[in-house]
Amino acid sequence: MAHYQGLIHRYRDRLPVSENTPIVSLNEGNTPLIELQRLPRQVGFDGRILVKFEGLNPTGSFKDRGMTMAVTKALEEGSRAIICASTGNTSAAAAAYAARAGMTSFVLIPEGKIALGKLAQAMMHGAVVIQIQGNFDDGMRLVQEISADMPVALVNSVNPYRLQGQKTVAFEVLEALGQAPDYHVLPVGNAGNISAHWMGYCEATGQQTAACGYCNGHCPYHAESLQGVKRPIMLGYQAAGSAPFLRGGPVSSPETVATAIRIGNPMSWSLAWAAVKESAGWFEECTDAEILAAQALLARTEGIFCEPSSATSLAGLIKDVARGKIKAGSTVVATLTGHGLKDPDTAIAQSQRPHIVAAEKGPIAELIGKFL
Ligand code: AN7
Repeated sequence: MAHYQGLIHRYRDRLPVSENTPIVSLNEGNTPLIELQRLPRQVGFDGRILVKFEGLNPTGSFKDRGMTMAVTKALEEGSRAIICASTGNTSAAAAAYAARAGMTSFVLIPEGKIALGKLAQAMMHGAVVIQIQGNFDDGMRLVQEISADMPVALVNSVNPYRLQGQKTVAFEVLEALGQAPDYHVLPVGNAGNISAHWMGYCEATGQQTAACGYCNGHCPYHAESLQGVKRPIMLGYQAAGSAPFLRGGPVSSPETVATAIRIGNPMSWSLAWAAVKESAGWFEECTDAEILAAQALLARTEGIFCEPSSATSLAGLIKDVARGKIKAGSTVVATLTGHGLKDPDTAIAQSQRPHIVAAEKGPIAELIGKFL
C-alpha cells in the first residue's frame, strides 16, 4: 500500500472530489489519538480521556484538514488567489497551502493579538499579511465583502469545503476506537470545527447500511461494524471573555489569553447549536486562569504541549467532571486543536524562568541536588 498521502486521498469517496481534481496536500490528517495516563486520576475522573492531537498536522493545527479541501477546490475552480480573516491558525494554513499550490494568499489578522508562531508562518510562506486595526469579527466581515468583488477565493469556514475536510477527524476517531466515544469535547471559536466533527460522526454512522466498499477498500472497519454505533455527546467549550454561545448572541469586544478563539460573532452559529442539541450536549465557559492551568497540567503530567485555545477543551472537561456532569466510567475524546509551539510567549510567561548559573560543575550539581 502506498504511504499515507493526506486526507483527500484517504477519504476521497466521502469528499467532493473527482478523479481529475488537482489535490493540494501536505499529507495532513492521520493524527495520533493519545490516551492520557496520569491526568484523569489527577482531576478525579474515573474514566478514559484520549486526546486527538491536531497540533501534529503539517502547519500545527486542525486547520490543515479544511485547507487541503478549500485550496484544492479553489485551484480546481480556477482561482489564483485565496483570502481569509484569521486569529492565526487559518492564516498559517492558508499561507502554506497557497504556497504548495502556487497561489497568492491574502490574510487579514487582528493587530497585536496573534500568537508569534502563527505570524511567523504566514510571513514565511509568503502570504500578503494585512494587519487590521480591528478584531477577527471585523476581518471576517471585510474578507466577505472583498471576495464578493474581487477574484480571490474565500477560505474561511463559511466556505463549505472547509468543513468537508474537517469532518474527517471524526472518521479517524471512529476507526481508532472502533466506536464513538461517549463524549467529544472541543474548543469553540468561529464554531466550524464542532460543526464539522458532528457532520463526520453523523455521516459515518448514518451510512451504516451502505455497501461495504463505500470507503474504497481503504477503510479498516466494515460498514456493518457500524450497525447501531452511537454518536458522542458533543461539548463545546468557550473562553469566558469570548463566549457568545453562553451569552445567547454575539459578543462585541471578545477578550481572552486564548487568542485563537477570541471571536465574538461565530459564523457557524446554527450548525454548532444543532451539534450540541442533537447530541444532547452543552456549551460551557472557562476562565483564562482555568485554560492556562489545564495547558500546564497537560504539558507537565502527560508531555503534551498544546496551545491555550486547545487546552480549553481540557479545562472545560475538568470543570464538568468536578460538577458531576460527565459520567464516571465513560470514554472522552478531547480535540487538541493546535500545537503549543504556536504561542511561545504565553508558554514562557506562565513557566518557571531558567536557572542562571556559572558554567561550572559545582553550582550546577548544587542546583540539581535541590531537586533530587
Ligand atoms: C487552535 O485561525 O478561527 O470553532 O482564524 O486556531 O472552528 O473556529 C482559529 C480557531 C480552536 C476554534 N483552536 O475553532 C482562525 C481561527 C484553535 C484555533 C479554534 C481555532 P472554530
